[in-house]
Amino acid sequence: MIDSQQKFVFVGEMGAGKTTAITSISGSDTLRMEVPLPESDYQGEKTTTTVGFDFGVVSLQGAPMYLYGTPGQEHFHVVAAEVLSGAVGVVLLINASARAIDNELDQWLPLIHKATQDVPIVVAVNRHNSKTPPLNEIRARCRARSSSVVAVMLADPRRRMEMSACLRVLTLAQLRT
Ligand SMILES: Nc1nc2c(ncn2[C@@H]2O[C@H](COP(=O)(O)OP(=O)(O)OP(=O)(O)O)[C@@H](O)[C@H]2O)c(=O)[nH]1
Ligand SMILES: [Mg+2]
Repeated sequence: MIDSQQKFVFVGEMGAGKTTAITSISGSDTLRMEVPLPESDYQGEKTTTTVGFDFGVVSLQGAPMYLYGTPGQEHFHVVAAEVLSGAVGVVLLINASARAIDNELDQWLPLIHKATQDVPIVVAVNRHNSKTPPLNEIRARCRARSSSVVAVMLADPRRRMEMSACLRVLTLAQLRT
């Protein structure tokens, strides 16, 4: 039986990179429940969307961590809440180039709080095209909404090291509670 003490969940809007992040970390063994998108909804190379959840396993200093990715589309938020249940840490992927960062935070932070009772959250900012992504501004916006956000950091879901760093921050935060 899976030890729920080690359940970490990746959330964020459609195309934020949840499936990409889990695949980067846990490799070809990642379980993905996706369907093809209609051609009109392709986002660059992205041609599929999660309709269930993603699942992968990674070992951190010999201890297994179970990684789950939620679906991002709004009509699947009920599934996202179920997947979040029992998490000990959450990575919220947000899109720095989105005009609506506030909307992303307002949509996901309350859902995470409701489902997890204030576990630590790392906000991972991707798709930053500028040399100076607005990290301080995003930190302030997170602080105004949640005391559970333990870090706001740049992290590209395609890069294993950067996503692993998010998980390490969550495990350190776990130790402090
Ligand atoms: N250029 C660029 N592409 C990125 C970046 N982050 C993610 N991507 C791409 O964006 C897409 C993300 O797709 P997914 O991983 O399926 O996104 P998801 O969050 O699982 O989406 P849903 O399951 O539909 O909610 C992939 O094609 C990634 O290669 C980034 O920082 N820069
Ligand atoms: Mg996905």
